[in-house]
Amino acid sequence: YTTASHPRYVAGSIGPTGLLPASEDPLLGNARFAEVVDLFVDQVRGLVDGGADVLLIETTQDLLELKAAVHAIMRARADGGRVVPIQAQVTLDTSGRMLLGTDIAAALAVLEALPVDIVGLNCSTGPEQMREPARYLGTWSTKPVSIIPNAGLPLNVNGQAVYPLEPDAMAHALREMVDDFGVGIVGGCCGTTPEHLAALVRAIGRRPAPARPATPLPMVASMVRGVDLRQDPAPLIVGERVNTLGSRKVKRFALADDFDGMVEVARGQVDDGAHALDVCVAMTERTDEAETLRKLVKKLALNVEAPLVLDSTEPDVLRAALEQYPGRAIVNSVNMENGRARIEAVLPTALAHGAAVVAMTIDQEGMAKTAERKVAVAKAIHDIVVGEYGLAPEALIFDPLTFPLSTGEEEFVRSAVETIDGIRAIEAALPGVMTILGISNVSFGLNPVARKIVNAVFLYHAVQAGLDLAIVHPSHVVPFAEIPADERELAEDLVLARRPDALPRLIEHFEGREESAEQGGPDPMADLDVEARLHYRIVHRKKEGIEADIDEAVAARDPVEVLNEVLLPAMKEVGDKFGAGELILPFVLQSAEAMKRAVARLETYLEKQEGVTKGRVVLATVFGDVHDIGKNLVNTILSNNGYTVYDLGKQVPVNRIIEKAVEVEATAIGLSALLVSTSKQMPLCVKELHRAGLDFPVIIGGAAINRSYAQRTLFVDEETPYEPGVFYAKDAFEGLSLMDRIIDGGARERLVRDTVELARNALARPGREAFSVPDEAAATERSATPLVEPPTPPFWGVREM
Ligand code: THG
Repeated sequence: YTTASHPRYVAGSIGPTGLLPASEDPLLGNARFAEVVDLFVDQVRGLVDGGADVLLIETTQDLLELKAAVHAIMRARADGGRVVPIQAQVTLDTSGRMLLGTDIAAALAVLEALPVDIVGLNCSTGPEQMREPARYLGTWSTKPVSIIPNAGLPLNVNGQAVYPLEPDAMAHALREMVDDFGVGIVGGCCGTTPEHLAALVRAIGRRPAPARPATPLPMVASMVRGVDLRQDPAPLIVGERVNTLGSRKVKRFALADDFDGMVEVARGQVDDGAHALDVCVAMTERTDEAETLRKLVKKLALNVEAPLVLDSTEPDVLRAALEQYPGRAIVNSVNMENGRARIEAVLPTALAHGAAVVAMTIDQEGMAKTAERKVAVAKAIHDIVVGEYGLAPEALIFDPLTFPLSTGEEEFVRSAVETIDGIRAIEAALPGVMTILGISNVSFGLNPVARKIVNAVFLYHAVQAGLDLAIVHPSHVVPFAEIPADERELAEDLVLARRPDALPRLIEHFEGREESAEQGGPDPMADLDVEARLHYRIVHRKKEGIEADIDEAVAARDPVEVLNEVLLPAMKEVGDKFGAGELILPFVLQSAEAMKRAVARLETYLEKQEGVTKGRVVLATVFGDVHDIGKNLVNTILSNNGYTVYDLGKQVPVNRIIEKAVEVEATAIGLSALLVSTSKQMPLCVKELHRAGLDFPVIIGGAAINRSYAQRTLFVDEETPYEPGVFYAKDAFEGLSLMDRIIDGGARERLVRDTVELARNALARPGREAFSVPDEAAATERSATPLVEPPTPPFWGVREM
């Protein structure tokens, strides 16, 4: 068919094997990576020899299987086969996830880092259900994006799959994705016919390739979700305990092959606020580190949402772990102790699996101890790893080494200062790279109480210097701001090497101090009245006994006032401190836990109006936001004031919100977002509602939202407001008052009219920039409510395309 004026190309299709190597399925989950690669190799060779112009890995249900297909292609190339571009496509169900739970952010994080040329989606649903993931890929992928849907969601008609979407409707839907999302390749999967494809060609034709973003999002991923390497505020917390060299308990589990025990420890670390997990099973007692780590990695991938940091000195062990991990891992670590040897042993495998890599500043002269040497070694590593191997700088994470300060040896007195300076120097000299430290090493050998203080002080100064990732025990770090002034000074004297007798002074101060004694001191809440006590409990994460304080507080005051004037301001203080870098995430989560318990108790005092409902509200925290206690408060207030609330939880994609609203014939939709980046889901939702001709009013709120952002969101284009209205609620009570107006015909009309008029006036005024995405400065109207939600982890940041 090919002609000079109209060349035709052939895509060699590589469909799924039918195995699910990442799963524990007794039939499908046992195949090892190498076997799955072998299964693909013959097919790849045949397709390449047969003249395929592109290799299409499609209908993928399991990211590990996709990796195996890519590896098979790499092997065929290495064996001298022709180099054929790779198009890799995953299949998402209507909930936006792959069969094993992978969402689009995790899939893209993995695909960006693998040696594939085109990324995309095919099969399972029609174009309508693919809009959001297609938009995500179109917005963030640096690689061309392909979307190849079925002819609609299949209907089961007498046991036959019937694909309902007509050619022109399909062409229209895909044309929108090309025009609006920058999709570059379209086509048809199940149920499409030559007529469908003819319609596509008519509607879309040939066009220049859409521009793509220049650099990928710096993300790692578990099997289920993506996590931004650049947390805001920093650092990304790497839980340290799933480590046989760092925990006696975990070592016991590992020796007993108790994988469930280790998974429990991992879960605990994530519950305590870890964004990722360092995993090490090295033991002098055993020689099967590779197999042990592989088994553990498989379990963790299926049971823990946090991405893994694979911690081993052995290249074979790292390879075994990478070959079992469906997500995008971090390899910990390489160095130049033996020149290039270790890099050469590890980098090809890391790159083939798309892993990020930790590099320690060690070379043939030994561990770099001064900031100057640390940068010099980092540069040498960077030259090889980025310059020669082509690792993205964002995937290179330098560890400028943490030494114990407890030895008192002259050589190490300034070691923490040099490490902290080293972070600054490396980030200045090598733009784009990341930094990591094992924080707890700094305090090895000191008494446990002193360790916590020294760790906290070291972590604080490292983060101030620009540290991106911190390996810590998340629930053991003490908030810097809460360290008593005298102890902070003692610890800073040691960490910052401010006086020669710092170590003996610190040791003497903490001599004989035991952790249990800490609780035995004077009760800081002893002299506080009940409201001050509640405030203290939330800010200082003291949830035990908070219910009794609520009981006492509501005896004197209206429960709604207790919520509004006591609990919310306390949580706002926590949010502000987090934003200012004074608290790290684990503490915010503990405060949120105390808050949750207080609110649950308070709820028992709010009068629920049973029977009739005033209206139905579909409530959701948008996709990308993983904490939702602010939204939960809105649920409490609305349901205790006569509304029926359908709470969809957190991380909710727009299509699920809209489907639910249609299903329950919602009176209104309420959306919460706490990150600037995720708040962009709100205008998306409004535009989708408008596009579908639906008439649900939308109420928006959250830490990143302000009134002008809502005014901007009201408009689906320059002139057209979304007719049912978009309203800003600064807190749960404004949300309630908005609902009360929305259900009252006359009040609703006035509300919509006034909102549109105010928004138009605001938009007409000069200084339109006030209506761009809200930033910290613009967020002056921040409500207390949403600040209870700690902003982590963002799924995508604000980026120029
Ligand atoms: N850099 C990088 N990776 C690392 C480190 C680093 N990985 C390992 C280590 N250092 C970070 N992890 C730990 C884990 C535990 C402890 C310290 C660092 C620790 N454990 C208690 C102890 O040894 O006293 C264990 C107590 C118990 O048994 O429960 O302190 O620097 N890239």
